[in-house]
Amino acid sequence: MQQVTYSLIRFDIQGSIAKITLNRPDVLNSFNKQMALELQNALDDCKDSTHIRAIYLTGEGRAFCAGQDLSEAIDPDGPSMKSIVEDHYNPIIKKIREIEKPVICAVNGVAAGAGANIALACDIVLAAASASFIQAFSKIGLIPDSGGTFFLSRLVGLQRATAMMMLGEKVKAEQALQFGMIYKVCEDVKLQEEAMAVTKMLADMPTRGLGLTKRALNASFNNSLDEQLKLEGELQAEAGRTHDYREGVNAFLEKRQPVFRGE
Ligand code: T3D
Repeated sequence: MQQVTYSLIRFDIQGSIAKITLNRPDVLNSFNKQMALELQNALDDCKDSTHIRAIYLTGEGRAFCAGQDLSEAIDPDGPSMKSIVEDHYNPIIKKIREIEKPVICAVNGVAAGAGANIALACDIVLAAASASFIQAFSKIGLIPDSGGTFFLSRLVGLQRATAMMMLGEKVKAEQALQFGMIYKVCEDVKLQEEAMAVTKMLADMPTRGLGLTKRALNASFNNSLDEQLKLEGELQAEAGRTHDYREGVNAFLEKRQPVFRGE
């Protein structure tokens, strides 16, 4: 395992998986500027690397992430609110969505404010049974950011999203699963093992095809059916030109396990 040095996140390369761990457990992994910029940098590294084929995001300690570090937010010498949103969180959300590799989030504890919405922007979210999601913004007079007003309403519908955002109540993992916010709930002690197993499976799959799937899903938010069907045709042709497509078909016909290279 190779380790790149960061201070407020851990960035571990495990085979073709990049494991990113938010690492300010004393403040429930809430984001200050440095941690936000480190996460952005790590996501860029994942995007640029031809070796990394899946990204795993989790938190250290008892929380996933409590959103913005509120002591930084009210520090008169700290970054402005505009900068916090535009320079810290928006690039994180855009990088998670634009990176054409699966991003798996293992929500190990409470995910509040921007922390909840960063989790929901990931491709596949698994949560510990004791984890919870809180749209905490309304409790301090703010509005949901980090893509919350975009993703949460699409995941759970306008009514539930509005209630979560206005009431700011804690939504437990099991409830989040029933609402369609997340993919799976795991026993607390099994979360990391199960989420990493999903990540390993994805890292061995045809990465280009998964990336193009993500591109199509991203585009579907803005496209008409006609536009989306056209895009699917273009992306399918691109997927059909990959090594992994040929390998998948050959392996099927030869009745053997495929060996995908992510190319
Ligand atoms: O400029 C802008 O702010 C714009 C950007 C907005 C993005 C946002 O994310 S706004 C939303 C910010 N987040 C919150 O409002 C959540 C605040 N935290 C909480 O409500 C609670 O901590 C939790 C519900 C998440 C967990 O509660 P609990 O009882 O399990 O833990 P706790 O005792 O409240 O927290 C433990 C420690 O973490 C505590 O420090 P201490 O007393 O041990 O020294 C607490 O102060 C610290 N902590 C928790 N969340 C934050 C935090 N410190 C700074 N900022 C936090 N967000």
